[in-house]
Amino acid sequence: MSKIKFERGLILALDETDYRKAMNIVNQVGKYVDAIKLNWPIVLSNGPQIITEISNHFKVICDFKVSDVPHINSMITSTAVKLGASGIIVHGFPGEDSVEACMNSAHGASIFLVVEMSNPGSAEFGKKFSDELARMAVKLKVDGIVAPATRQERIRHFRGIVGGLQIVTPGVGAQGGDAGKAIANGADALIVGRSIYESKEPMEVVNNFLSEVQSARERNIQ
Ligand code: NUP
Repeated sequence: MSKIKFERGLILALDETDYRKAMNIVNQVGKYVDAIKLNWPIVLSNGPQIITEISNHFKVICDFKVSDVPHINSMITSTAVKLGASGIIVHGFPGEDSVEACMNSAHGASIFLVVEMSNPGSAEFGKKFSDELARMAVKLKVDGIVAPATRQERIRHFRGIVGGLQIVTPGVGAQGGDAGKAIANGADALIVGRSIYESKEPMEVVNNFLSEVQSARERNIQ
């Protein structure tokens, strides 16, 4: 299993639960994004074989926010990878042993650790421990972290902690985050759902995001 690379800088969050609509989006934009992220709604609506079906053509990240005791985390991770996942999103708050269980059963798939969520409510509890979670990501050498595009100054902050780890960022578009600023602040890839799959012209939206990523990356290099 090869690690996911974010050459284009865009991950589609496919939270469309209608099978035909979802596959229509996949067929239109799949080859222009780095990965397709599947969360519980689409998997519960269509069955786990949707992971296999999409991963036969494109890289799939399972956003299961795995957060259980270690032996259950291992079972979830290895099953998702067997079904075709190239990446798994996990929570760090259950502790290092639970994250390590995911890493040890990932068979080479990428592990992304959520350090701070994009919703306003995450300020209540999550934000208080996000630095510790970012340091945990570094210590355990996971592949990447998930950090909020809704607070893009936080992306820069976490980049300072995690160094070369990948940063993927949700919250662009429908949740109000700005694509270019998220990349300028140090994200490797945007995670975008509704702005793409609810659009009448998904490919146009994808192209717009890809050029925003491209120009922000060029500005970062200068
Ligand atoms: O903090 C997070 N915020 C978030 O929105 C962590 C996530 N994994 N996500 C996911 O990103 C969320 O579960 C959804 O699949 C996607 C955002 O979708 P949208 O707001 O672009 O439609």
